[in-house]
Amino acid sequence: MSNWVRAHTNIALIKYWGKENENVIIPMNNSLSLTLDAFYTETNVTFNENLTTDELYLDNQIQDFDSLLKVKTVLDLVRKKAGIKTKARVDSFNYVPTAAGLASSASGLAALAGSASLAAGLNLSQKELSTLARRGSGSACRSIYGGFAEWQKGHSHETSFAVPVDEANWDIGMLFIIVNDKQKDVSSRDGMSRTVKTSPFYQGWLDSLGQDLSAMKEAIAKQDSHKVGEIAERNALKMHATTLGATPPFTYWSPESMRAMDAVRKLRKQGYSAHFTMDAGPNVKIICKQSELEEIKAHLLNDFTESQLISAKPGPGLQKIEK
Ligand code: 2P0
Repeated sequence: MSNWVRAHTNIALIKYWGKENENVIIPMNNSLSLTLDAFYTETNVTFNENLTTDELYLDNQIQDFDSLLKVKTVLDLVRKKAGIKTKARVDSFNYVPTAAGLASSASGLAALAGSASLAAGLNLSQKELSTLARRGSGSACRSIYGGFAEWQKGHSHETSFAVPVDEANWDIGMLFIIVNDKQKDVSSRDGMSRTVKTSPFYQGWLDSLGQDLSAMKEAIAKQDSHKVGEIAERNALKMHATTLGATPPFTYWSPESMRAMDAVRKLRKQGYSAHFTMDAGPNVKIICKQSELEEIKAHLLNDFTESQLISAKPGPGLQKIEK
């Protein structure tokens, strides 16, 4: 029997940036994201008495020990809950358009949590799945749900999980501008840790979050995509500002990211509701109306190539699939 599970990636509109507890991944702040249809991971876990170690196959390629670390954390928690010691084989496929360069720990670890718990015969609630996925990678806890989800920080392993906010069944979409698909120099895990420990701007980031979060929830409730974009853009810029104050300082921006941000500002001058967000890498994501995605893409083709531009709509939560 197979246990294939699909999880979609999510992009934060209010960012998770920094941990209160690095061991069990409790964040410093609540975050809020939109799950997208365009990028997802499919994973099947099989516990097998004949295995002497856990094995991870990503797109049919066996992975080394380092790539297995986050996976092992989730598998160990599932084994503990199920009272088993059996090792597992994990088969995982990432469906990310070629050259997108969006390695997705969010969809990957969410799909793993879903499949591993099924394979172990555990019948977990969405809250428990979110909690489990979080231990693999923080942002994965939000990918359990479709549409908008909020990761409520909590204060312990059991109390830190995401909750659904809104199905996003209205006129909102995202357009990805892929400017670089190379491996990043500073991982998000190291980047956020360095920022919390050394950046004098970090407190300013924390102090302004409550306001951004409540304004964001209000904009979502009103289905106001313009406001959602406006708040997401300023929140992302504040997050990225904290990295410049770190020791040693760093940034995820490349000259191409700046060019993409300028293109978004130009779209606004032309009357479109378009705002950007960026994560721990140089790619730029535009928040806009779903109904204007194609028109906006057509404008951007003056500055970027077809393969650099990927449209995404709100996507569903974790699903069991037949394969
Ligand atoms: C986010 N990012 O909210 C933020 C914004 C990157 C920038 O969540 O250490 O891979 O595994 O918990 O989840 C990326 O961080 O980090 C991330 P870990 P994760 O989407």
